[in-house]
Amino acid sequence: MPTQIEGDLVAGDHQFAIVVSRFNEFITEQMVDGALDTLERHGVDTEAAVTVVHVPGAREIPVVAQRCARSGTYDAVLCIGAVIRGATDHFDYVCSGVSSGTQQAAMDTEVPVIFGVITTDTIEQAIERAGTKAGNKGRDAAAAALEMANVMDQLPG
Ligand code: INI
Repeated sequence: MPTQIEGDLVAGDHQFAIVVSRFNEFITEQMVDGALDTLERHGVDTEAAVTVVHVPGAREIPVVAQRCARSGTYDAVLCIGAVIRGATDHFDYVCSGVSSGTQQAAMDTEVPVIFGVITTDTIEQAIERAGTKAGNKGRDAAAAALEMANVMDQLPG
């Protein structure tokens, strides 16, 4: 049996940053609420162990996520945003910037940067993913952050 490494969904003494965009805040607020509730349910003292940073739009998430990750203060950074397609191709630029930027932040810092940014064609699809019939992607991001913080603790290097 090879050595297995996997992360439990437990708080430990980890610190988390949540970077959330105000654009489409009707949606993103619900996602942050879901993320905080999930962290609490897994034992995180959100007052002591979570910092929420607000940014204007999803395009601004990566630079702040990278600063948080690089600080050495946080064990995982959750990025929460909602990009909803409009009449122009602006959507594509925002999606590609936030996706590659958050990935780059993780690779540059070796801190998990969790992609809790929904990208949808319609407002209805976004609502479905922010606490209605398709769950809450903020909760999923919180679970991924807990798991990854615990995986990273066990890795060499
Ligand atoms: N920002 C979002 O977070 N979601 C969107 O749907 C969106 N759209 O569609 O335009 C959006 N645009 C703003 C962008 O993220 C920046 O804040 C802006 O371009 C300033 O840099």
